Amino acid sequence: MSTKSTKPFIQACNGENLSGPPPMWMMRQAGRYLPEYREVRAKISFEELCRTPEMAAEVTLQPIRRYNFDAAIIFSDILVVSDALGCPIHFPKGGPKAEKPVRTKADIDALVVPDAKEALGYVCDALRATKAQLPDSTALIGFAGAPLTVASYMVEGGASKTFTYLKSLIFHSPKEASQLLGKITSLTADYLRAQVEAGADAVQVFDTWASVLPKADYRDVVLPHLKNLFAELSDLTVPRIYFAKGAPHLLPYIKEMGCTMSGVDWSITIDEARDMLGLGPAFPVQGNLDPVLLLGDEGTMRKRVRALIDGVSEKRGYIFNLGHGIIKETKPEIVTALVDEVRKSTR
Ligand code: 1CP
Repeated sequence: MSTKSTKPFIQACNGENLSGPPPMWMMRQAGRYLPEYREVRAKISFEELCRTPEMAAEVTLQPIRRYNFDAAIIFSDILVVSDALGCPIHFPKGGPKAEKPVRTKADIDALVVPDAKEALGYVCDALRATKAQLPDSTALIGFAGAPLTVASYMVEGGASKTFTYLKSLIFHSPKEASQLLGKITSLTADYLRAQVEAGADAVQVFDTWASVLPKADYRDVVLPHLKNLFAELSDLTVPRIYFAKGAPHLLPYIKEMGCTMSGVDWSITIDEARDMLGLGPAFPVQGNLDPVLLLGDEGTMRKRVRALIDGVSEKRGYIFNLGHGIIKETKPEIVTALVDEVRKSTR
């Protein structure tokens, strides 16, 4: 049962009929494309920024002040969960790096599931600090990585192109892989609940690397953990969003997953995604402008935004977003034009 909200983002997540334009936010809306973010980052490392609640709240609010998006997403990273389990991750210039990758049964056995509120209390504090400063009409989104995506960084030791270690673990040692995914799932469920208790109005689970596995391995090894994760959260009244990048073939699994809404990447249309979801024409979805359109000419971008919104047959349950995170070379002014174009559209 969801309680009535006055926030347009939450109303759309709950499938209510809205009179205005679709609510909007952007994945990675707080980050390096904003000069005010780069100014903060010149003074403090990414890890320290995540662990300092007042400053994390400040960078969470930056895109809201500039663009008045309908939702703020808490500034943090999916890899804080790896760190809390005992696999510390650092963020040097080249991207995330694990101190010691998790590769063997002994490595997995050594991971301890901590109390989420203790180990990740700094994120909850950042949520509380953000909530206190957020306009009433703006929703606050908490998030975590999906178990497979978090595991990919722990096992590979950082970003990967081939996912050799992760896939080998899943293909050759599915029991151990499941043990690892189970530990991540257990902490993630408690962590997302703690975020809601700290003020998150919705939660999103990012499965950036869901597409790297053959469908059958995803179904047999990964999906059971996603089902457990959403089952653990089923008593919450807030929207629970699942987003897998580059994986339209996995959309039919959402039906059994237990999330209440799906992100859609740029590879298919919103209508096609809703068909594949098989949950009715008004199932809540968000997406899906290709973020590369924000790098080019403003006129083309405006046309594509218009076509995207016009192409959504059922406006109930539709939220405007990008198909993946905003690219760091994006100019802040074109985002102003994007917001203008979305807000001009009527239903
Ligand atoms: O130098 C810097 O300032 C660090 C860059 C950065 C930022 C701004 C990283 C390192 N993480 C973040 C913040 C972040 N990460 C947010 C909050 C900001 C917002 O959305 O407004 C969120 C939701 C994430 C989630 C995240 N981190 C994902 C899932 C979503 C996605 O983009 O696919 C993933 C895969 C990560 C891992 C990660 N952390 C950072 C980087 C550069 C990466 C990607 C590495 C890779 O390509 O594999």
